[in-house]
Amino acid sequence: MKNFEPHLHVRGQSEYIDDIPEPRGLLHGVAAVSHKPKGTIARLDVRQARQSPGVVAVLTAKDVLGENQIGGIILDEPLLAEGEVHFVGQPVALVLAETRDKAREAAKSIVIDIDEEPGVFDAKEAAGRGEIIGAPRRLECGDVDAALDRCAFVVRGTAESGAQEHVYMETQGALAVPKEQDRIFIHSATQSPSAVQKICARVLGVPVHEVEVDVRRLGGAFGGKEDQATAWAALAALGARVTHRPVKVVLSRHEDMAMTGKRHPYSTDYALGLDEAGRIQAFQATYYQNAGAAADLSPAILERTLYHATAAYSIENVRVDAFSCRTNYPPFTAFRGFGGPQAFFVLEAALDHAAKKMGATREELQRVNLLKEGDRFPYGMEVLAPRAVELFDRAAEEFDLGEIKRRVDEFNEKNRLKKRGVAVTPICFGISFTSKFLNQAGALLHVYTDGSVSVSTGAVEMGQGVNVKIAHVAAETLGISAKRVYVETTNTTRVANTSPTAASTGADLNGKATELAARTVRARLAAFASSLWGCAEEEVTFADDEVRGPAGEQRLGFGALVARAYMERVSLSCQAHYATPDLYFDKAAGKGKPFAYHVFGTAVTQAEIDCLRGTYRILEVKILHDSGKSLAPKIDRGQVEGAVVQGIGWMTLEDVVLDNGRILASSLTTYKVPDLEFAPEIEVRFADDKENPFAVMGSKALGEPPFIYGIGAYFAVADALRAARPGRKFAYTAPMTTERAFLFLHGEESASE
Ligand code: LUZ
Ligand code: MOS
Repeated sequence: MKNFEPHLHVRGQSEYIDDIPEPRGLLHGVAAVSHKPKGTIARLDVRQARQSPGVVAVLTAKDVLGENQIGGIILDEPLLAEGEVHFVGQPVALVLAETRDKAREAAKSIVIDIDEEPGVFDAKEAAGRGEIIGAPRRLECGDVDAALDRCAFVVRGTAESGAQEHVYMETQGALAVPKEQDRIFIHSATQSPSAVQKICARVLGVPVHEVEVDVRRLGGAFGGKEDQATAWAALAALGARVTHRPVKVVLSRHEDMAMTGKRHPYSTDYALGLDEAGRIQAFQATYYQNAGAAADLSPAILERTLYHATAAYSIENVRVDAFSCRTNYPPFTAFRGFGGPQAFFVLEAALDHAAKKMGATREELQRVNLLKEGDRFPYGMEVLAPRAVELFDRAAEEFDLGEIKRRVDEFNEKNRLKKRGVAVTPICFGISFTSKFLNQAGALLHVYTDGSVSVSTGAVEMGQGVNVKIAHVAAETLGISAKRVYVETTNTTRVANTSPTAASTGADLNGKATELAARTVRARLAAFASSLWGCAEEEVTFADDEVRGPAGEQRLGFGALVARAYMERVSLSCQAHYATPDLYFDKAAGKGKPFAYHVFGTAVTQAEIDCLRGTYRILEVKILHDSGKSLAPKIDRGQVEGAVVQGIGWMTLEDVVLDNGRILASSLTTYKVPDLEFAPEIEVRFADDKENPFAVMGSKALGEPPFIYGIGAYFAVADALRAARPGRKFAYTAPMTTERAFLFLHGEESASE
């Protein structure tokens, strides 16, 4: 099945927040924001803005009707700053005007005098000052210190990975419309409609049922709208409730890039111990996560980092500590992989470090340490149906890794000004929200009397094709064509208390709920047909838009059967709920089963550098990915391709330049994302020969895991650089921008090892 929507997208017919026909009386909201990273507000003067042409109202913290608090996990984030500011771009006031330009003009005239205080911008420095969000976290198994003492080889070092801007095509935004009795209807570009609903109700000081949130689709999100869509929806809702007029808040690209959260930068100290045979005996790490000025989702992201500390490897002695460090940047947030990729980078860096020290290849060390049947993760969970070794070996064979490596060596021998490198990247990603309660979903399914079907779930379509997958599940279950199924907007009145569409679980959870709802309706129809035909219910089959009984003449079109069932007052609607079974975690002990299953796969990445300029190209990425029985192979292929390019961008070009509280890379002229020209040749093969027993119809979650393949680009470029300059000291710092590559090749400070 193909995605339903691209023909709408390319014709400009898909509706995003800013395309919704503007309701009469619409006001535009623009936030006036802090221009200092930290300080107290000495004077806030909005008088001139209130007099500006077209301005209807200017709201500050005093005007918040309910609680001035939008924190999701920890209540540490005001909607509008009150007394203090903690980052550049923090909203201080909201201007509501007849046009967006007038609102912007007026916002500029607002005086925000700030007595500046020194901010903290570095994660380790923040940790040193005790600026920790939540409790420090630790996972431990075995005895790391004893094991490190015994090891033939021990490497110690630091790995740094950078922030990443989401660059969703649709910027953050919301449109709030007051309805009868001042109820608020919110169109929000959010991955979390129920979180927006709940927090808007909190900010307005009203019961949750007075707020309705509706989402048709998002123009991309990648985690950036899991938590951070809420502020803009809350500002719009507040404006609408105060003025009794519709209010739209949509950020410009520059505002979005300068003010909203990104992937967390991490700075990590590691020690990795191996025996003579290259088997990892011990891994110890301390992760310093730069969280920015508020908790946002940082504690959950930190948790996923710990769960992925050992990457795709089996390690008996592990001790990993993690600190979420409060700094004066916009709160860093969810981004595809959710702390997992950061952990993978550290372990692959340590393994690379060890390979250099031992004179081994990275692949040798990777291969002997991969997770196997019967192994356990440091958090106690057994590896269910591991495919790490199988897919590593199959990838090496099918892509002929030996031949690729031979050609790279040959190329490097023949060429002085160009060098190549190759890297293998095995992945293993845990599927489920690490917060157990989020692993639930609902679906509401109606069959109309003509046999057409309407499905609502908690899943938000953001380009990932979840609606196609849900339609497929409903259609397969009812034995009808997917053309008969319409997937409705995600709306809090149809499916309530939804989890974010996140953690790669959108199709897993909402697909299961859809399957349960469709099965219930099918069972009722089967019972009705069996009464018509005098056969057993189990003898009634649903396929090809038809319903059949055991005898040849016992057949009716799906629509015809439905019409007759309706006349006999059979219920044609069903609401269903799904909760992932068997999840538990004991936080005190650090043990449990946080994930339903894991996703495996292996990528082989080749890169070529220009030894004079430090420029590089990622030549090709070949991927063997564990897809299970895909619900929509073409969509999944697109997801793998998009994810790996996004991962490569994080590791190479994308440099969120942070400078003492300011995000300097705040436009697409100063922040470089991979484009088609930069994107490598990508070959995706699916290991789809095994059904996954733990998700809907044998499928596997697909959104985030392939992002991690992007790490291969870093190590492929690293190898090429070291082929050009053998013996130079190499620092595990990502992204490996062209500037960094150039300095490695030609900089003075690169002392010999
Ligand atoms: N969001 C979340 C996520 O709230 N919990 C998670 O475990 C998660 N994992 C990946 C992406 N988003
Ligand atoms: Mo997410 S990083 O919103 O799955």
